[in-house]
Amino acid sequence: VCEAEAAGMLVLVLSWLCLPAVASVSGGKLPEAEVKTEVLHRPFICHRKSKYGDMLLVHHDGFFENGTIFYTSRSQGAGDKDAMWFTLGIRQVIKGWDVGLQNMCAGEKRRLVIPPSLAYGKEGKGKIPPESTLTFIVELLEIRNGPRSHESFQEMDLNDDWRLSKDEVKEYLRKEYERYGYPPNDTLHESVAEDIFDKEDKNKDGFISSREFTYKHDEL
Ligand SMILES: *[C@@H]1O[C@H](CO)[C@@H](O)[C@H](O)[C@H]1NC(C)=O
Ligand SMILES: *[C@@H]1O[C@H](CO)[C@@H](O)[C@H](O)[C@H]1NC(C)=O
Ligand SMILES: [Ca+2]
Ligand SMILES: [Ca+2]
Repeated sequence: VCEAEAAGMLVLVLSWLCLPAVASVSGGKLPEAEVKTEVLHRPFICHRKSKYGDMLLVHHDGFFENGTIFYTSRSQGAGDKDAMWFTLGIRQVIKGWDVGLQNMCAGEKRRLVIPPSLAYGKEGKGKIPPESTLTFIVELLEIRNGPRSHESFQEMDLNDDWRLSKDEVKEYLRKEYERYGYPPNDTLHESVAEDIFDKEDKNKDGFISSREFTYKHDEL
């Protein structure tokens, strides 16, 4: 299932299933590396700002220190085709993004200059050489409530009793599938809900409490 995430489909459901509830270790304090952030475009209207746990849809271009571009999400010239969804703050992306894309409005464009320790570090990755400082131009297209947000919980908790029953989870899955144009599939929803409860219903009382549901904050 997890590869399908990249397709941008069923984003909420899949990121709920596929992402670790708590991102990687990190533990100790990092050296004083900082992301340099510059706002290139600020939209006139801003209904909400990005925050920890939100799902963000972004376009981005990445540059090496010498100015050479190494990635652009627009290379196909096909509109939003390669824009990417990710969840902010849970280390799904490099740390420099988790830090540098907070408090951002939909429509806003930023330049981030990210030191290696908050990007791909000593090892580098793929065509990113070790110890690379990277510059990204990031345009935020859309913000959605994250799969683990308070808002998502309330949306799923149909009877407002502050816990999710299996039926409520199945109903949510059904709606998400519908939203993305998939036919509902009871067998599938049942087994997905089983999986979710296996993992998330920590005290095995048959409900997912709001505490069991929400992400633990990870130090940024
Ligand atoms: C710029 O830096 C990258 C990564 O170090 C390197 O691969 C590329 O060849 C450099 N380009 C120029 C024009 O120096
Ligand atoms: C429903 O999901 C199950 C389990 O993934 C699958 O085997 C079955 O083919 C699906 N049914 C339909 C109608 O898509
Ligand atoms: Ca409930
Ligand atoms: Ca429980």
